Amino acid sequence: MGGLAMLAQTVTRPVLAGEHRPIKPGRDSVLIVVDVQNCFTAGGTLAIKDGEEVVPIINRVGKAFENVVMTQDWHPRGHASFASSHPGKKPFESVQLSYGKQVLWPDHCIQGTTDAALRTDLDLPQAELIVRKGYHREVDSYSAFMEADRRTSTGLAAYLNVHGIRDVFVVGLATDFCVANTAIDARAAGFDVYVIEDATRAVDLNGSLAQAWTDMRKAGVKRIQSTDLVLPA
Ligand code: VGL
Ligand code: ZN
Repeated sequence: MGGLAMLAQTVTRPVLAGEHRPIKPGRDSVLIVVDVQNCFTAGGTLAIKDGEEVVPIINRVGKAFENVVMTQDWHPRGHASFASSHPGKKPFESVQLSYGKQVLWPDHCIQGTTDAALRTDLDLPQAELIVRKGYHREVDSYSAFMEADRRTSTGLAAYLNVHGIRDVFVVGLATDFCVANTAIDARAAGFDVYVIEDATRAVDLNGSLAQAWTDMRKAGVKRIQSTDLVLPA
C-alpha cells in the first residue's frame, strides 16, 4: 500500500468510544474449537439451533491460527448427564450429583458413534490436538480444562503452557455451556481469553445465555466478533 493510501485509511478510521483495534493472533495464540460435532448440529441427538452455522465462520477464522485445538464431547453409555440415567427425570431438568447441580440431557455424543464425530465440513487441517471430555461415567465436563468435579484436570492448561501459549480464542458449541466453561477456566489458568461470539451458538435454557455472558465478563473474558480479527487474505 502506498504512503498516501495508508494515511487516508488512518485518517478515515472512525475513533469511537469502545472501539478496539483489530486483533492479530500470533504464534502464542490458540484457537479452541469446542464440540463442533454431529450431535450438536442439525440431525444430532442434542442439536443446537443453527449450530452448523458456526462451521464456515470457524473455517475462515481458523486460517489466522497456527495453533488449533478441538474438543469432543465423548460420553459412555449410561453417562450421569443423561436424563435416561435418572429414573423419572426428563431432558433439560436437573439433579443434584456429588459435585453439585447437573442439567440432564438427552443421550448424546456416545463414544465411537457417528453422532459423536466431529463435523466433516470443519476445515482445519493444522489442528494439533483433540481433547475428549466427559468420558468418566459419573462426572460431566463442559470445560476443556477441568471436569465438573472441579478436581480432575484434562491436562490442557499444562499442554498450552508447555507450548508457550498466552492467548486463547474460543469458538464452537454451546456458548452458554461448553464454550463459557472453557473460557472461564482458561482465564483461571492464567490465559488471556477471547470468545468469538458469532462463531458460537447457544442452548439458552432458562436464561443460561445471559448468565453465561455475565459470568464470562466477571472472569475477564473478552467478547469479540470474527470481524475484529485480522484474517489472512
Ligand atoms: C454441551 C450439553 C451437554 C456443550 C455438552 O457442548 O455445550 N452441552 N454436553
Ligand atoms: Zn455432553
